Amino acid sequence: MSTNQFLSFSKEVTEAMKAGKPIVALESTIISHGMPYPQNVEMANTVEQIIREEGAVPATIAIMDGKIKIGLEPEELELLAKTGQDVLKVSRRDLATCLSLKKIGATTVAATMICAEMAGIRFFVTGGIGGVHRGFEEDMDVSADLDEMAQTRVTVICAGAKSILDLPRTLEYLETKGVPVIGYQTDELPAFFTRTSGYKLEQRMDTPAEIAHFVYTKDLLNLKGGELITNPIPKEYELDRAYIDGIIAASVQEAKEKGISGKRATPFLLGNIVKRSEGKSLAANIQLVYNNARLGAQIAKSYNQYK
Ligand code: PSU
Ligand code: MN
Repeated sequence: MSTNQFLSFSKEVTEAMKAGKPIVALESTIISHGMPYPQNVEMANTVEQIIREEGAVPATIAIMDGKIKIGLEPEELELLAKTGQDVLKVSRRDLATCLSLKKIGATTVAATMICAEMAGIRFFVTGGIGGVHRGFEEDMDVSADLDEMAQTRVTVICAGAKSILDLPRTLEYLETKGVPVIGYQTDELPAFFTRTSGYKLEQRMDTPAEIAHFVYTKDLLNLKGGELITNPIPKEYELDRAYIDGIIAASVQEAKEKGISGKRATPFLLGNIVKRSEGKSLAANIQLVYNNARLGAQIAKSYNQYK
């Protein structure tokens, strides 16, 4: 169990580490900024439960009281979910400021990867990652998540990326940075709400064991950086592509008209899409996270044989 003065482990995670159990990290920006209350806290609790049912241990990560919490107590999770967007959204840039000012912070994919690596956790489940934003030629909005994937050794299990992003440019960027992007039982990048995007991936894997072996191989090579596992949303929860693309386009347009940029862009778009779809996007979002939790726990369990 690696540690530093900022890490504070929950009882459940401490015991899991001592026992050598597989552990799966979870982010907290998806809770505070990605979904409304109370669906966000229900989602967070259920995701943890799914991971336990699969025989792994969940570690939701957030910043509180000047500490990086690895595993949250139920009251802490509730506080974060209820405070919502008033919690600081913490990416790599914000980690030290949030800790030193002792503010409550919700970690993005990038910051969760950093904290998971510090804590010695190899796998991390989320919904979708940040990427190259549409119209980036003007505003240069590229999520810090992508550079983190290039330098921090954590496997991220997600449902691809939302088409609020420029998907082909996001893939190009990941290729440039040397990040492996694997399709789980698919040949195409999943587009979050839909199983396919039309953009081919270089590599497909069909079982958790195959993925665990690949991650272990990358460890042996001692290559820095993470791996992105993209897992399509289950068929029964998929949204109609034309329907959701129309909504996303309208939301992107509204953000542009309102001049919303920087760290506010992604939360604004996510909330706006929920509103415009009358909650349909939220229901799909929640189900794909559950699906990712199942896969992430299975991969973590399989990987444990190599430890
Ligand atoms: N995409 C989603 N849901 C989310 C996020 C992205 O579908 O909750 C969150 C994640 O925490 C991700 C962050 O790391 O937004 C990216 O924000 P930005 O684009 O500002 O880097
Ligand atoms: Mn950004």
